[in-house]
Amino acid sequence: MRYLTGCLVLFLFPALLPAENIAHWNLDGDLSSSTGAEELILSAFAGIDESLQFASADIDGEEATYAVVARGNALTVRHGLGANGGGSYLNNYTLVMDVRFPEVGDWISLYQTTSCQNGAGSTNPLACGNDGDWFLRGDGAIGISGNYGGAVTGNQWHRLALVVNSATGTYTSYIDGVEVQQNTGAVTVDGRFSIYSAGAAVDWFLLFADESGNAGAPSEMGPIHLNAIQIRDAALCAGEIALLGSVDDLHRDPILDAAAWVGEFNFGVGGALQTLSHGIQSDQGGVSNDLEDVIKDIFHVFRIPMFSGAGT
Ligand SMILES: [Ca+2]
Ligand SMILES: [Ca+2]
Ligand SMILES: [Ca+2]
Repeated sequence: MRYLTGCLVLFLFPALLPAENIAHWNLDGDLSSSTGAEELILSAFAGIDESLQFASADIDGEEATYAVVARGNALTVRHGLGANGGGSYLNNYTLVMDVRFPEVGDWISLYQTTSCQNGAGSTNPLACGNDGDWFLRGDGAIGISGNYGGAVTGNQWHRLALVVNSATGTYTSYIDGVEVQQNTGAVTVDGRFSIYSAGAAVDWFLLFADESGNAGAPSEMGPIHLNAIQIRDAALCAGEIALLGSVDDLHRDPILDAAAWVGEFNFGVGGALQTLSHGIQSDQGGVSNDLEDVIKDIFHVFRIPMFSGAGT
């Protein structure tokens, strides 16, 4: 109950959110990060050529650029996040991806916590020694370890989220803001679902990597359309994920990120609402998001000049 109460308090008072670090990539024509993390690195299964292209799609009236990750390809994510949860690795985190699957009907690995290095020390070709750690199943459900839920629709954009919480031992999946499965007693500190953290020789996890198949014939990898990917070093609660919503809910800002930090409620003298600015990113041409976007964005701190003064 205390945990739930904590979440509710954070809804009502977003400025009270504890500091957390976010790494974010928009896949808007390259593999760079909008938050200063390392570029994503493309690699491929043994016997498969590297293949990644960029394309555009209309999502609820907004044009979005995304990466087309071909079958058998994966992305190494050097996230830059440090160890937490009392262990040597990243033990508490939330992974969010805006993604579309052109083909649903077989297993597709969503992420892999194993390093997948080969003998030469690189991840190309991939040498994953074990199974992926979050999956899309052939019927559209997502999860792991025999517990799958929800329904991803083929050729439709979805916002998938995975919350790994070593404090509660839970591994929870969400589709478009709705919890679809949870494994309890599944997460241990520095266990299977922990992620290698910044500062170590191996400081990454992989998107869409898996060990299944034979050279030239991977069986659980892609294809995938990836519009944006984000990981943060905090285990968000269900209510916070619900506020993230689906791709369409926040179409102007695929996954709100720290780099977009601009927010101001200015009530001015006498309490009159004078300005409301939020989420102004360079690629939005300085256009403010609408009020709904602002209300749903719990991850930015808004300053109220009449109370806090300028420049927070
Ligand atoms: Ca596998
Ligand atoms: Ca694994
Ligand atoms: Ca994008």
